[in-house]
Amino acid sequence: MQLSNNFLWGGATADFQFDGAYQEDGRGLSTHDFETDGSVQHPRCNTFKTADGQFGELPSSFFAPDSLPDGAEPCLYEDRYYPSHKAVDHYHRYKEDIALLAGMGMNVYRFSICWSRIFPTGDELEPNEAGFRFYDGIFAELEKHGMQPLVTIHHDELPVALALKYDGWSSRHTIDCYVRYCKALFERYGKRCKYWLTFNEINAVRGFAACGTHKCDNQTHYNAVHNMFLASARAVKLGHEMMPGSMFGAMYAMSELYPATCKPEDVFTRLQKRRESYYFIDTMARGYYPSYAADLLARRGVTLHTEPGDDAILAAGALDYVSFSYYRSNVCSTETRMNVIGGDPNPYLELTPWGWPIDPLGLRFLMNELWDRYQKPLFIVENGLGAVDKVEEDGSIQDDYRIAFLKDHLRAMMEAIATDGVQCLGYTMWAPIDLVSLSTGEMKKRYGFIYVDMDDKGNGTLERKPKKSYYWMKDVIASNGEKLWAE
Ligand code: BGP
Repeated sequence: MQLSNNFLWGGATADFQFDGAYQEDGRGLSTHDFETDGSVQHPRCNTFKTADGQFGELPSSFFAPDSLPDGAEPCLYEDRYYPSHKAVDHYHRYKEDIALLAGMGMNVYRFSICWSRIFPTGDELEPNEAGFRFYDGIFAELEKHGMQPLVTIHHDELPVALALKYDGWSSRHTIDCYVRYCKALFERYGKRCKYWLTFNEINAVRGFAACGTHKCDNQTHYNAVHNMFLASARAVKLGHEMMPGSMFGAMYAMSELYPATCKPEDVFTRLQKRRESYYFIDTMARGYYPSYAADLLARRGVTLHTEPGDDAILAAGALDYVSFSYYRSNVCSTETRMNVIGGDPNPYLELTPWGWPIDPLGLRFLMNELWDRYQKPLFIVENGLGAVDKVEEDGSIQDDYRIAFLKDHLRAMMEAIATDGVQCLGYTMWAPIDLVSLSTGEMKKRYGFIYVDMDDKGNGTLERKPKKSYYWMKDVIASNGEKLWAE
């Protein structure tokens, strides 16, 4: 079994987890800059000062965020470590990093542009020229190596000034700022970039760091989401006008979801839980809210703030492809309390060291579901295994567990494409070079084909070193997947 020659094989990263240089070249502060390091036992926090100037911290579990207290403002403290400030310093090492990815034969690289590098407060009318230079360099390196860029315009962060001044995505003003930011990107990079993602994991993000909203209640959240839908649709329309042939997606956190039993109530619960995510893809891929939206919002006590003309904006900006991250599956029943991820245990599946169920068949299932539902090409833009890697005495890293995980998932993907007939543009593995974990803020939760010498507190040489999986994946790509079946 083999994929076609134009299949896109690559890796994916995000600014605040990878790039660092948080104050260079005029970059403004971004909402993720206030997140500390953490671990499963001690979740990372957003630090802030209270209305009367006291230190405050808010556990920033990505998937269960909380509201900031009234009058609180995000604040940086010297005795805290904020991983995004340095990340793994891709900013100063991008040439070496991209050469390493190209060395594996990758033909696409997904990265996020940091909004506050281009518009430091989000409110400026003209972009920050110095902020473009880093990305100019990335585009040039990708061209040198014959790789396609896949750009995430908004990867869970925005200029903190927009959060403070307008409450982030609560405000329609943020839509205008976002469209201005998009226009600047399309003007600068329109000739060099075909594939764009308007938002990352838009169905999973909530709260201050990801949406810039001080509150997390459903009313605030779903209104903010409506504004993000409008922003995405306006960006898609503008992008199509400015860059004929460009293709737009948005990215969804898509765990496959199973009912705990065949009890009809559990199966129906599965449908309703599924719709919590489909709400996002249905609206953005089709260009209108699904029929169940009214019920979903009513059950959450939400009255959506819409304006005349919104429907036309959504309709004019439907997505070209459906992209998603896939790490795991979940189980639900009428008793389950869960967010986008999490749920009941699945006795049939093994877990990663971070407790995520490993389910390659779930990926094939999901790809079929999405293709059947939308009939738009898919793009798997995140999939991978977070694990602890050990550097052996001879300096090698024998990550056979990662190879096993990827082999099973890539086989499932190939079966969805070759056997089931699903259309899929490509696969970008998260994350080809070790970087800071989003949910825990750790460095030791490693995903890469390439090891980075750095610990949870930012100590280390930052030296890059290919792991065993690097050479394995290089062969997989060179054979367009055929090697996966030869072993
Ligand atoms: C997704 C994000 C990524 C990434 C990944 C892995 O939610 O889009 O930014 O980090 O998950 O998650 P984690 O880093 O928490 O293991």
